[in-house]
Amino acid sequence: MGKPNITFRLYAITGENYHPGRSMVSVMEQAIRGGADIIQLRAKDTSKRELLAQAYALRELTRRYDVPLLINDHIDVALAAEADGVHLGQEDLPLAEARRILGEDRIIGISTHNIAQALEAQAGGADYIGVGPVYPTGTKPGRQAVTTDYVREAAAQVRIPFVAIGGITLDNVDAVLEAGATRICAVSAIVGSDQPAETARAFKQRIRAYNAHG
Ligand code: 3NM
Repeated sequence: MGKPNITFRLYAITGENYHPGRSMVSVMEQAIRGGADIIQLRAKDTSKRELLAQAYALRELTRRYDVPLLINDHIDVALAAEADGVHLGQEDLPLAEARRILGEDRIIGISTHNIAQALEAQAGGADYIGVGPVYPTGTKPGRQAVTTDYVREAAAQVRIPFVAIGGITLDNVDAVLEAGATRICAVSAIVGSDQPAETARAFKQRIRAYNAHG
């Protein structure tokens, strides 16, 4: 089987608040049509049964578009739904244990909030890391923003793929790209958008523009 490639640029994560009449799957489909090239299922206050049902629905969608699907926190759900991997926080199962369970063919991403955590995840065999929250965000309340300073440090020192996350919108994404990010993750900017596909397309264009001359 082999690990799916993770040359993603725009990473979309499911949110909690969808516009009335829109489903998680329909919004993620719009995100993919706009250019999101990896999807993560993240749901903090959801039963495991419900999470599994959502994972199956997103598995069907992401297979159709040939986009990797990752599951936040829940390795068992990732395995059951045949997801491509997991994304783990600093408080979740340690990377080494996750790797032992998941094997080499699945993607493991790790949230990091400082350069020490980044280098530890890299040394431990993470496939990519999250770098954030760059800006304060209601999606992950109570966590201090790391600012673009950490993005700059990651760009200088991290050798595995890293994705900037946290409070990133079309209004501030240029500063994040300027600081050296080549991959961007957004939750509320896409999920809360009136036009998720257009928003994703605009993010992707900015990312491409920076990478063309960066
Ligand atoms: N993880 P939004 S910040 C899920 O820093 C998540 O690890 C973060 O959502 C981290 O794009 C974050 O709505 C929230 O700010 C991202």
